[in-house]
Amino acid sequence: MNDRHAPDLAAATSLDELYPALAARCLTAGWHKARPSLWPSPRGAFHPRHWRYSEARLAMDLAGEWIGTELAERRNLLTFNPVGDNDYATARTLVSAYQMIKPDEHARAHRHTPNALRVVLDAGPGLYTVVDGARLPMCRGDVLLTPNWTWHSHYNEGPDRAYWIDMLDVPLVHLLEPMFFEPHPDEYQPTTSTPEVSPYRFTQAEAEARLALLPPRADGSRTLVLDSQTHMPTMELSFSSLCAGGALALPRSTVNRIFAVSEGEGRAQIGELSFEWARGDLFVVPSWTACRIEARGATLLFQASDEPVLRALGFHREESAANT
Ligand code: 1HN
Repeated sequence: MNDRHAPDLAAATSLDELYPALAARCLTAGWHKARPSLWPSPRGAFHPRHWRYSEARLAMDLAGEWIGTELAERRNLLTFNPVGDNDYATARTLVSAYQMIKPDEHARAHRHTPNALRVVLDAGPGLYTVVDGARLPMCRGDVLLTPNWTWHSHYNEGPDRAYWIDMLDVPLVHLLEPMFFEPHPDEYQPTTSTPEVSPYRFTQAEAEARLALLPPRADGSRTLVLDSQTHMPTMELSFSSLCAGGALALPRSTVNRIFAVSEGEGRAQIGELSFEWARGDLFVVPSWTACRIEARGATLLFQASDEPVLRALGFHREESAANT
């Protein structure tokens, strides 16, 4: 072999001399790598975590004195998972945030490839979002979709501060890298329609009526999967209802989940973490972590998960009761 271009390689007389010559070429010996690349089951890098609405709301009210939507674009608080140097993602593929908008404020229009949704926590009259020109009311309990590349902007023309939760698949887009973002050229997109019903709006009243017709699971909970996946294929969105004293128990699975409490209060055990939760709170159930959510009063939980991604790629696995 011609070793003119690789005298250091050619000169190696042992593996220990070979390794630095390999490293200089961005080669690493598979039998000598610094970290394992395969392991027997998911390691659960992300932690179970709980965020309180009461604290986020207080912080946003304070911030509202000092930062407006003109400057901030969105006045939101991201719920980051304290793992490594992460200061953004809530779970491996998902991020959630609290957002507040004051009376007479507008959050200007933009679009991006990540899919987004909002769960409205507290809103007076006059709160609405515009999605690709369609004006959609934002009422307490509503879930509103702003799918991949749809223009979206938020308006508060009422007298009350409005609060909601955002959930997006931005961390999945970070992993796969198809990120595109564009501010609206005119800042505020025109409203072109005011539809009575929209495939992008799910009301709490309709979800509750449909839930009541479903049979309960063994743990007494009922779950309604929203018809959202034709618009947002990366996430499964659902509502679960629990009666007072009821529970929702989920086995370990490869799915990442974020829960938002639409109504109710209780306690939960997610892996090693146990806590009390209340209306408006957020919590994350990371991949391969079992959870048990117990309700003290009548409860409605909203959930966003990456289950469709794992299923589509053949990576969906769930631990059966026999293995737990
Ligand atoms: C976003 O575009 C909104 O449009 C809210 O209201 C939260 C969090 C991360 C990235 C984009 C919004 C967001 C976001």
